[in-house]
Amino acid sequence: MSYSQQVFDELKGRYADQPEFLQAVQEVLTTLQPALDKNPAYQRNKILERIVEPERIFQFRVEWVDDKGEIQVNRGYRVQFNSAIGPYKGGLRFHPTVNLGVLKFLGFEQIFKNSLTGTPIGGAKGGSDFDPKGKSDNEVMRFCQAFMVQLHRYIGALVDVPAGDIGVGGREIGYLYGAYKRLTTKYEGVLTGKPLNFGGSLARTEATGYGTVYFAQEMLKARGESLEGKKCAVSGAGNVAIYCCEKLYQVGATPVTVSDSRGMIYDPNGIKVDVLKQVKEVERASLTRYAELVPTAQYTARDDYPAGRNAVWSVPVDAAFPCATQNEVNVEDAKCLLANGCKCVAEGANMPSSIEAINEFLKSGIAYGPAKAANAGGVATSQLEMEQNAGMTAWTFDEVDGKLHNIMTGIYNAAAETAREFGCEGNLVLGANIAGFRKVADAMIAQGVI
Ligand code: NDP
Ligand code: 2IT
Repeated sequence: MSYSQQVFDELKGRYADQPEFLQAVQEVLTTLQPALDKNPAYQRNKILERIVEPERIFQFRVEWVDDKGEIQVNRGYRVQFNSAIGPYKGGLRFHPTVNLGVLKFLGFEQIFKNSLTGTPIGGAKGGSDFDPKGKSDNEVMRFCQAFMVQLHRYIGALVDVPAGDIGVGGREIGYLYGAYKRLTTKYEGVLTGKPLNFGGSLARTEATGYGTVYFAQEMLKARGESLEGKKCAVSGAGNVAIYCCEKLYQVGATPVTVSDSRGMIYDPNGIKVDVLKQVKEVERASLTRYAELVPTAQYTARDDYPAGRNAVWSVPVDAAFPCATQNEVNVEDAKCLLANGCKCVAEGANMPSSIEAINEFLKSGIAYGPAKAANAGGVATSQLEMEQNAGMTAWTFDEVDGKLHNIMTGIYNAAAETAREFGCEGNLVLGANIAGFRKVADAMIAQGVI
């Protein structure tokens, strides 16, 4: 039995209750064997056994008082997964589905993604099962303050730097930052994705969505194609999806779908980004509100989707950008996209495709950009925010966007070249996993058994 299979089998027994974590590990380990064969030092140093275990996990109770005066209790977490190449870095997710297994999958992905950016940041993730939906600003503030009462002990500008993810945007980062400052009396770049007037970076809000489109452009350029004139399906309607749509227009493509947890919009004329921003960023409303504002938009409620399917992927398009959440593209969705002529998939969300769906994409030979490569623009720009904070300076939008663009090109090149090195040209899953892994593994060996 191969080394990677042996480690995975053991892990399956130990963490049978963490299916998302096992899925993320399986996707990585099944591609690493050629690199493990090439360098026996990885097995000798038990790198796989070590890299699949977080260095440290904090788990805490978060108690706060809602607007009615009732005491509420949530569960909070920070998974500090790997610090071989830099301080822990990764987002916070506030969503009712959050549990330790979900955060371990996200933290594990983050190790390789952060390594691929070429910048010195380790991997982490955190969050809570708190649901910001339907809460007042004051309730969100009190929750964030209570969360930080616990978290502030474990983070710091050179220790661990959290940021946003699902349910955590500028508002939450602002409240978390205020609470950190009050608890520690330190004014430091301890969080990224901050609002612009206190240390935030221009282009961080746009970075993940823009970066995913830059990555798709690189994949298509290598095939002598482009996004110009292409019809695109985007899922999600949050931070990543909005700026993915915005950049698609800028490169001459047309996004025709978006979705949220309750349903989807299809508009053959294209999604109106200004309306989407108004509905989601300002009103924090459902997409039914978008449908009220845009008469050409067709709304389908999630309850009306075909059983077990995501209706976004049944729209015939040239390119698809999953930007909502994990496992939102199953094997049937993947087959449907391919049958309708989709030639490019770039993942803005983390692990949006099931392993079977990924295998369909790879088998078909289309341009497939896996999450940890295609959505790395967000965390890469967080690292640029850390750089600006450390230098007590602020760069222009174009400066940051230019650096983001270069980083995405660099990630594409690293993944494509590594795939070629191992005789798997075009397999960016294998290329990204091995390229991300080698840097971290080599650093772990150099630092010894610690
Ligand atoms: P947001 O909270 O801004 O938006 C999330 C969107 O996805 C919303 O439209 C939400 O719908 C929808 N959604 C969330 N959970 C589910 C679910 N279980 N089923 C269906 N729809 C769902 O988050 P982001 O845009 O920041 O994150 C989206 C994805 O991108 C996540 O996978 C995240 O991990 C990933 N990502 C984010 C980065 C960032 O910088 N923000 C960086 C890299 C990856 P509703 O509005 O109804 O809640
Ligand atoms: O999944 C991700 O890469 C993020 N949510 C962004 C993390 C960050 O630190 O900016």
